[in-house]
Amino acid sequence: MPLAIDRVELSIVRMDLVDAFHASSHTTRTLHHVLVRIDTADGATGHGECATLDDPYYMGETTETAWHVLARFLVPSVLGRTFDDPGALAAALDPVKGNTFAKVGLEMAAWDAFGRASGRPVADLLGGARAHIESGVSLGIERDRARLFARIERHVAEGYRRVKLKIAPGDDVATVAAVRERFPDLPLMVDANSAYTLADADHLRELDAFGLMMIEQPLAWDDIVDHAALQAKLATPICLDESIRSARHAAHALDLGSCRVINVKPARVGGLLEAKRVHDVCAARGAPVWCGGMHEFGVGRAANVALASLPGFGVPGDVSGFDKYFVEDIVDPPTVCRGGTIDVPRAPGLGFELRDDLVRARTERREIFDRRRN
Ligand code: OSB
Ligand code: MG
Repeated sequence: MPLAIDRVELSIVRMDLVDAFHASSHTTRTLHHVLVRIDTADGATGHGECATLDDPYYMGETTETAWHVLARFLVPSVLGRTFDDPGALAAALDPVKGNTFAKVGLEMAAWDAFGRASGRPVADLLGGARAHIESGVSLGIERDRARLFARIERHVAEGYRRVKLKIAPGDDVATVAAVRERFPDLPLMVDANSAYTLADADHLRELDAFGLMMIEQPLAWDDIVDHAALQAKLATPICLDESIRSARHAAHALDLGSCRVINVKPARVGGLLEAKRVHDVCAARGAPVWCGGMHEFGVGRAANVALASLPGFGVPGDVSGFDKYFVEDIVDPPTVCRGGTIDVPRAPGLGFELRDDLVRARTERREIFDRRRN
């Protein structure tokens, strides 16, 4: 069934993290995400989420830039138009350069509406091949060793299959050594969020001693050249996050030897379709790929689970149960992790009902774009 876009609703919704999250690049306590609702002429509804940060310290976009680009450019480019499928809608967003976090909200809503209208889960539409995904956790920088150990112990007891530690200059090798000593068999990796330069290569090479699965984004957020030089000096595989904003970037980075693994986030590459293309690039080259996260609320989290059901997602990613992040979530049912895995929703679309009352209570700004009122 085609998608005739009659109405788009944008809302900025606030959620507080249960624990402050410190990365080398930024600290997050509160999140404001733009939720996108589309309604089609055939009566289908779809929901999407822009998982931005309030500040531009991880990537360039913020909640306010996503709002601006959606309201001023992206929504007007689809409102009143009819698209055969979500891919056609995604193509209509192409003239806008960058602004991937803004685009994903609208594109995700198109997948959800298309799935609901056709009675199929988004995972099926994307080519998903598994009934559940393996789940890991990403832990913020925690200087208190005892608290860090306690946190790891709790998540391991909950069944999570892999732990990612954030590192920063001054809080790296010694912390990793201590964690490795305490948890000798734990599947462990680190994420530097662009905190180092190539001049730190000898220091980063010390991490080779700890059997890490990979080191994520050690160098600049937009680099794939220095990363290739660094990878040649490290035994530990490099995984790129920030540097990969498209499937083309993924192909170039793997072919240049800038990384051996890719963390794909629909938000960072501007949509589920582009994320699938990144998956396909990795699969064609035999490179591991896994689904990262941006502390998504239930809407974006369900989309991440659907994406991670594709056959190439062979290692546990950062998509955890909602309770790692929030006291309650805005969707029913929320994403839960049991025994280290998350079930891929079988219901049509993204597979949840939005909890409208809760969303409304947390909404700080709202705007409606209606074809019939223009
Ligand atoms: O670098 O992967 C990252 C969160 C916000 C911004 C960047 C990153 C992260 C995480 C947490 O590591 C991922 C998650 O649990 O959703
Ligand atoms: Mg990262």
